[in-house]
Amino acid sequence: VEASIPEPQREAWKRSQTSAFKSSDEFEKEVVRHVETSLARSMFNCDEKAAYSATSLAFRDHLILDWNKTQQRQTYRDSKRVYYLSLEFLMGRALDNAMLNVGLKDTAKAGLADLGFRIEDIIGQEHDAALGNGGLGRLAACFLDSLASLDFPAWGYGLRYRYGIFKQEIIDGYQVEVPDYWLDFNPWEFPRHDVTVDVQFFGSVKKVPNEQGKSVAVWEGGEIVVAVAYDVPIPGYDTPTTNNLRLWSSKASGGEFDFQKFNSGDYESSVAEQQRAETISNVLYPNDNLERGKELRLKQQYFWVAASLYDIVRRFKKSKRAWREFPEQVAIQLNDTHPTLAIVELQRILIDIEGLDWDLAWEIVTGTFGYTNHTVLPEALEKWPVGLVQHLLPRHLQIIYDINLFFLQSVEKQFPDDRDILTRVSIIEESQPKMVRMAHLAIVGSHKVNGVAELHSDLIKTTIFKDFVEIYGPDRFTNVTNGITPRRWLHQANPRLSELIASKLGSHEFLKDLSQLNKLELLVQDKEFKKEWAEIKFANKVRLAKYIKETTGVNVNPSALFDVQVKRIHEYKRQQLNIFGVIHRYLTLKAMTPAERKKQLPRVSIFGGKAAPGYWMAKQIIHLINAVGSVVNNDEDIGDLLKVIFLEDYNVSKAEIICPASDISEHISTAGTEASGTSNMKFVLNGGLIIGTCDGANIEITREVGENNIFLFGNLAEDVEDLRHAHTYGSHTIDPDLAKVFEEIQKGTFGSVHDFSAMIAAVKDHGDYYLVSDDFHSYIETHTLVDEAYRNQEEWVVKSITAVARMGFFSSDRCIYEYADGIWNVEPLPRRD
Ligand code: BZD
Repeated sequence: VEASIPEPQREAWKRSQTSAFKSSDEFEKEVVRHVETSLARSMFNCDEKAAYSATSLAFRDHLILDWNKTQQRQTYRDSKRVYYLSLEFLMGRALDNAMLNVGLKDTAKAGLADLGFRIEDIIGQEHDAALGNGGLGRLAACFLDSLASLDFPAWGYGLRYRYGIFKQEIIDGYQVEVPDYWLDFNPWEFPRHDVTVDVQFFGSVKKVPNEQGKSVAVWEGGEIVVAVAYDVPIPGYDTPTTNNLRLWSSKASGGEFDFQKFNSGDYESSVAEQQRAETISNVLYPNDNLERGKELRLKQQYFWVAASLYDIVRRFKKSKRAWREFPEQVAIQLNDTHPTLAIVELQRILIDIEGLDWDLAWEIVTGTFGYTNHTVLPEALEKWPVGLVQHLLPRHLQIIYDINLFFLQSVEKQFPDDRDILTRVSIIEESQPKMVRMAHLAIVGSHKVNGVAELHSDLIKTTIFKDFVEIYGPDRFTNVTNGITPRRWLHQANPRLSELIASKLGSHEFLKDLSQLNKLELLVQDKEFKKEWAEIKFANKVRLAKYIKETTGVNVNPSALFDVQVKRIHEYKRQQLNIFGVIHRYLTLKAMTPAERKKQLPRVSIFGGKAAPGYWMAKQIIHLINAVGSVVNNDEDIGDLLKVIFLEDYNVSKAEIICPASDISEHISTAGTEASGTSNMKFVLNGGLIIGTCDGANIEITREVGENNIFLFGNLAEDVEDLRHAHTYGSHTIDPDLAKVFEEIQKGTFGSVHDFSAMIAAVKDHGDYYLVSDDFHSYIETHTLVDEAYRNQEEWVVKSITAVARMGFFSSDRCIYEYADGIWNVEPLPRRD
């Protein structure tokens, strides 16, 4: 770092280096200073909110110093960088994470206690940064944590939405969406008003001869929207490396408003222009696994991609290297197809602006990009109408057509007798209207395509991208099974378990090398250890029970089996299967004599998750869960034997309370539909077991933890197609137990017969696409096995410890090493200061 500072400043810098607090006394001083100066308040009226703000500012100072040094060193060393392009980063809270990563949480705890605050209350003041929908956005956040913790030179690029995912309220059992305005005080971002990019939309393309007489395309006219950078520091755990997440915010090019228009009396249109520009980064689209083809969404994508690429190219050009070295300096990962326009944009920059030949430019482009696919669901595969792309990005459409032409020409050469393959793989779908298939563009423009779990990576190779395997060979396709960061999902969420493990393994090293957990297996017969393990689970359940009481008013017994399904609400994730199963359990209990009931194991069924606002069926599922809850929870015959809870507004910070408190969690998607799932990993890492289908990462979790430590049920992916076919063309009989559940719903036991009729019809009359009836029996039986296993607490704890001990593979650190090695070809750049 020192050598990178010019002579005259270097001495002064060395003399007056700022240093961050280390002791709790110094921390307290910083907090008081920030309250009195940064916040301009007096300590007399320092409430919890102010204490949170000041504590964050103190830790922020800590991060900034490391951040500056990391960036200086990365620039000076000029090593290859990774850029992770994601429209979503579901970061959650930052303060707790910052405290743990710099290793000063205990220091802060002591300091805050001295000032009269409990650290949990202060941490609880922070608003989640919820710039994502679900798994895809949270994966991006876990990857940033791992990249920094492993010292990789890496940046994230995203959009700075003014509104993140909506807040969910449950009113009379129905979901109501409330806007999530999260930016009123956000100490974790730094506006860089000097880092801006002009992004062009609309206009037209003209061909003009250049100096060599060659015809080049000039994109002119249209409108300009300005992208302003906001930077967020990403601290690594137990390392000074602090990476950067750059989020772009949109503003009108005339500044606040266009003064010329203002002066000429056209005030209204100048304000309208400003509003139109700001709309681009206004709101996160709240759909998961669905693309609806809205123009504003495409604008968001290009805005963010253009700003990010301009920034990346600007940084590369400073190094004065030759263009062919670009892929040796830059790796760009596309988190799903949302950033696919980056491929076209880089080709455009290289040929139209930098004057490179098409072929060299294309070699650079494909050498730079990697594409991660997260779904095989047809409704989630992105397609854009050609007309819309033409209108918004006329030059890009030309380039897409050229890319497609060269691609199809080579396919034709390779398969001269096969006309159909051209239609199938074309980037342009010859439909009415014509569509640009973003996944095809992403595959053609990348050197590697990966799925996110083994089954999923196999499925994309044999179904949706089969032809591309024929064309490019199997090597373009690879698998990187997802992972989660053990820092947030064990150390932060479950501090007592993390400490117990550290005390047994002798250090916290397992947090950076999760495979070390395997040493816990030596302790599965250690009585004292098992007791402590069980006590921690119980304490976490007590904490969740308290939270349930506070938020829903329902008392739940912490000794009951806690059965949890928290994730986005979607028919393919089958919360409907779960709630039908709960009704079945309720009916079974009701049919028992009081004496029989006494012998039953008490259970709490906990649900949580948001439905996309336009997804009517998902909203009905939420309604049914709540309706069942109000009946069951107030039934005196049932008492503690069954409680049904819907937790409002499931998000990252709530997941941190819920995951450590589950005994069993549900990952029950129709086989072949959930690409990976990542909450399955979070639950098992916290000592909960899983009931699940043979889908996504459940399969690899089973391989790691062993079949005795997981509860699998249901049909296999390979049988799904035939079953669906039989439903439609054969006779379709409903499972008899499920039929009883339907009868009960239709009797009005849970109210609103009319509301729930569509859910029933989906199974009975519309082909049961998600195989709810086919899997029902095996689901119910497997829950009986869960009950039996749970009765033997001794054995259950052994299963729990064994499963945790075998979870090392699912660290996102392992993922990052696999990407670094197999896709990005980058090395870590550790800081030595
Ligand atoms: O990505 C999810 C998959 O459904 C999970 O199986 C997988 O574990 C994770 C991480 O790989 N996909 C999403 O979360 N997708 C979205 O949220 C999304 C958002 C916008 C548009 C399309 C999909």
